[in-house]
Amino acid sequence: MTDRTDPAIPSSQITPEAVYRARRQLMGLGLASPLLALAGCADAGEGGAPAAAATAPTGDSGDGFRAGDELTREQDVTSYNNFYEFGTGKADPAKYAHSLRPAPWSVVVGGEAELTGTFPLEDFLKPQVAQDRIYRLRCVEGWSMVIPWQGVPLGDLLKRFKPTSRAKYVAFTTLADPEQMPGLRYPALEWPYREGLRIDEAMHPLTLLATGLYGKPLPNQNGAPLRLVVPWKYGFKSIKSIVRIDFTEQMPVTSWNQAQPSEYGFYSNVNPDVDHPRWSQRSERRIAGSASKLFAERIATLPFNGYAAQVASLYSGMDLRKWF
Ligand SMILES: Nc1nc2c(c(=O)[nH]1)N[C@H]1C(S)=C(S)[C@@H](COP(=O)(O)O)O[C@H]1N2
Ligand SMILES: [Mo]
Repeated sequence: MTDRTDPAIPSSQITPEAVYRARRQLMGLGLASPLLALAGCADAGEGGAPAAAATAPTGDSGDGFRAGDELTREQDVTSYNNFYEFGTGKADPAKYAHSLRPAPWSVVVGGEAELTGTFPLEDFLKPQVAQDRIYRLRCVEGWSMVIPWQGVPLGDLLKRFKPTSRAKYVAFTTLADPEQMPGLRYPALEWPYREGLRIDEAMHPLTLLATGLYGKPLPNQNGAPLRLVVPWKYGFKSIKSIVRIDFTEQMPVTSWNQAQPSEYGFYSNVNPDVDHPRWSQRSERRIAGSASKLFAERIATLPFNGYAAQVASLYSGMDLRKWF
């Protein structure tokens, strides 16, 4: 991978990012959501909130919902992608994903649940309201981004389908339509792309079903109209353009594990102590916001991608070298 020098950025592309930075300041104060805005007003009445504005904290929110790191530019989030259904080159998805038709869309829910069937996307998402999350996403290849997503917590959504006591895992499937996805002609992976989570991982409040980024509907290359985001796992767990969700009793087959089981485990938690058989996972290069090059300096990779405080307890007692 070579560094790419950044051409002059048109202001139309800078604006959304500036808006997001301003919004993050507000979120640090708990003013971004209507609900919290009320609390903010109450504080203002007591004379506390306005003074705090000048010293808004820029660090992570304690719940993991908002990474304090500098955002990756929208233009890089939407042009440096992995979406093998459109080719294996980083520029291929942005180049070819225009043929994906994200509407109308429906999601099949199957397996160990009381409510199953085919749901038009609008019904599937109802009555959840999209939330803002700023997550680090680290690819197993050693680069990472910080992305402002919009989406619904997966757990809130899945509960509506009333999974049975036999539902131990959740399996996800991407669309596989050769007419819309030219990459399906090549056996890069076994199609359709499949991923899976243990049910407690799926229900964790950090696990997001994303519908947008940078305040806009998901671009096709980022997995329109619906993609998973699991910020403490390697990027390949974040399956795109989901058409099917199954509750299963057995650990589901996943595409990358199937392709190369010695390299890609089912869990795929970001772990600097477990090397990929062909390279170290100790560090990463952030695709940064203000840097003039695509890649910023190498930084240390954190256990669970920096979300250990929120998720390490899911794996207590497990040997994470064995269950990589
Ligand atoms: N269906 C599908 N989902 C996918 C992939 C893919 O090839 N096909 N690539 C994965 C990988 S390896 C990564 S790193 C992320 C990249 O997401 P982004 O392009 O939105 O940054 O998507 C993941 N989801
Ligand atoms: Mo990846």
